[in-house]
Amino acid sequence: MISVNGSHKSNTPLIVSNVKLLLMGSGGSGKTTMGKVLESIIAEEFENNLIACHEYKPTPGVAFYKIPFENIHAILWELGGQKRYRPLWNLWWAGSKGAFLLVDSTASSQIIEESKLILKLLKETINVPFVVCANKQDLPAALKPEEIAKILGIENNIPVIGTSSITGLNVKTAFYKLLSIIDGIGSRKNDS
Ligand SMILES: Nc1nc2c(ncn2[C@@H]2O[C@H](COP(=O)(O)OP(=O)(O)OP(=O)(O)O)[C@@H](O)[C@H]2O)c(=O)[nH]1
Ligand SMILES: [Mg+2]
Repeated sequence: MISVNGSHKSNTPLIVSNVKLLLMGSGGSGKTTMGKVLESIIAEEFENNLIACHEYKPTPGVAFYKIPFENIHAILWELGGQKRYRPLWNLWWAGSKGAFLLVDSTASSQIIEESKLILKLLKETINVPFVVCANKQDLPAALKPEEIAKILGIENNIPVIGTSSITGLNVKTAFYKLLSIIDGIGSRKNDS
């Protein structure tokens, strides 16, 4: 096992491959954009504002993003957030080791209700460690991560990180945080 600061607890080199992580959240919360940004940030191709807001095209079912990072090959499974795909989610979450819950921080009542349901699912059914991304922090109407945590009733032990899939704000931090709370995996780098 590797701890968060990268120190080995045993002499055995850690080789972890194909760690399956979920990208969950209501339709339009920013999962596709986050998946693409994370791929380019980890590949060090990302510059601020490189990703422009794009026309929203809902993901038809499921999408994948490969994030090779040191000895960890994370595969993000985006579960399309539109209502019609939800009956299929349970076919896709099997074998996942962790998850991101993206919340659109402009927080309409519909977003809040949907995010609460996904939160419950993550805690009671999928049962993996997860990080909440209070996304779209670049928008003036966005609520702060603390406000999102309060509205959703999120306990203190669950990380809630303010992110923007457009500017890249804290996207890498959220990725490292998730790796650090998954048993047996640790991140070795800090966000720059
Ligand atoms: N301002 C801003 N817009 C964002 C952000 N993330 C995504 N968007 C925009 O929000 C819309 C929806 O983004 P997507 O990434 O497609 O949302 P999604 O969660 O994948 O949606 P589904 O596939 O339907 O579940 C797009 O128009 C994006 O450009 C963000 O952090 N800030
Ligand atoms: Mg999508």
